[in-house]
Amino acid sequence: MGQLMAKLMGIFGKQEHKVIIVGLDNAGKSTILYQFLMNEAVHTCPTIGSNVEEVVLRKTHFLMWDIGGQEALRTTWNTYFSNTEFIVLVIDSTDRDRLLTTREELYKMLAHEALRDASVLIFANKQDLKDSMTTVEISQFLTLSAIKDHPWHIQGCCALTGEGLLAGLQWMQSRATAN
Ligand code: G3D
Ligand code: MG
Repeated sequence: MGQLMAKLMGIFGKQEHKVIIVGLDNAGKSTILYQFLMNEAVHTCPTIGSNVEEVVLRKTHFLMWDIGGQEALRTTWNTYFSNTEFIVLVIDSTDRDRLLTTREELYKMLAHEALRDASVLIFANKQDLKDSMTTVEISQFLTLSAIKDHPWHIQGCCALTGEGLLAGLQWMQSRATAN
């Protein structure tokens, strides 16, 4: 366990659920994390680091890591994988051209040993834009129904207004307490 993680565990106690927020650049990862921090229903601690924030919903603590999505950074994703309980995959629902790349990144992560027990929340973001793909279209393209070895959930959202974000977080909360 890294030194920072050990320190954070000490501060917050043992019930800390590790979340990694992944997705291609421009998908809306940072905007989503920012919305969680602004939401009144969600209690947060002041910024811990440049890319990690604590989000608390109904006494369930999530430690959320916002991981950069540019191509050069994607090879570093696996350094964040250990002890991850939730993968939050953020998709720009208007970005048809890169959905195949997202699909490849998703299946690479699901095959990774360190993520064997991780649950996957997919945010189909930017639903406010009129050319956005629906959650059904995205589910079909990503063949989500074929994923049997990881719990998964897809949630449409708009990170700008926050619509759909709490529903996604609630799904994670119910999974975290079910385990
Ligand atoms: P990233 O962290 O995944 O790279 P950001 O993505 O959170 O930085 O968001 C990338 C751009 O998408 C930002 O625009 C942001 O405002 C916009 N965006 C994020 N979520 C939504 C959404 O739900 N709807 C719309 N219409 N735009 C969204 P800018 O212009 O600031 O670069
Ligand atoms: Mg970002």
